[in-house]
Amino acid sequence: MSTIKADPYPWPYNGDLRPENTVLIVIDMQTDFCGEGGYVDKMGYDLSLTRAPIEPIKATMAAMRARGYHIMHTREGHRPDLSDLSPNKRWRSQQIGAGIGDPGPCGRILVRGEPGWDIIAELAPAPGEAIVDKPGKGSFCATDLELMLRTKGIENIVLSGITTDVCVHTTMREANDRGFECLLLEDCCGATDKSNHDAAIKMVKMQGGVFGSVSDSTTFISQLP
Ligand code: C5J
Repeated sequence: MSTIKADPYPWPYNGDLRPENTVLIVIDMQTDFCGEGGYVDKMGYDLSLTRAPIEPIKATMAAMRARGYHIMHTREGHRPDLSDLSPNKRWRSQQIGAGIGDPGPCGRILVRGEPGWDIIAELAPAPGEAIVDKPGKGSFCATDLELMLRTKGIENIVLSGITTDVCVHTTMREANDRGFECLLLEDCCGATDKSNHDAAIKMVKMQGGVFGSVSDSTTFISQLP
C-alpha cells in the first residue's frame, strides 16, 4: 500500500500505486501553447504562465521514467485539410486573431506536422512513449487513449500539462467519469490566466475530490514508490 500526500485525500484512494497500473499524461506541451509565435502567444496571453510547468514536469517525468512508470503525451491539432476542425472552433480562433489553420510564425496554427504543433524539445517524448493526437480539448474524445489505458491495465492517471482549465481539466473529467483514479499536480500545470488556474485546482477538491485529488511535483516525487 502506497499513497501520495494530496488534497483532499491521500492518493490513490485504495493505496494501489504501482508502475504497472499508473501513467503520467503530459498534455499539450506544444510550442503552440507555450512557445514564442505559437497559438497562445498570437492570442496575446502571458507565456510565462504556460511555461511555468516545464521544469516541474521535466522532474516528474524523470522520476517516473526512472521507476518504470508509464508516460504518455498528447497534442492538440488538426489535419492539414482541416476536415476535423469544427467551423465554430475555427471561427472563434479567428475572432481573437489566431485562426486555427492560418499561417503564423511557427507554421500553420494548430495543424499537425507544423513546427508550432510539436511538443517542445525540453519535454520530448522518449522512444516507446505513446503520443495521442486529439482534435479537441479532452484527450479521450476521438482518440485511442482509453483503449491503450485499458489494454495496459492502467487504473491511476497523473495529470500534467497545459492548460489547467481547458485541456487538462476536460481530460481529468473524462477520465474520472470512466472510473480512472486521477491526481492533478498543480505546479505541473498552467493556464492562460492565473485565476482560472487557481479556480480549476479548487474545483477538483470540492465534494471530497469530485474529480480526484491534487498534489505537487515535490511531494509526489519524494513519495513515489
Ligand atoms: C486550449 C489546451 N486552451 N491545450 N487548449 O485551447 O488547453
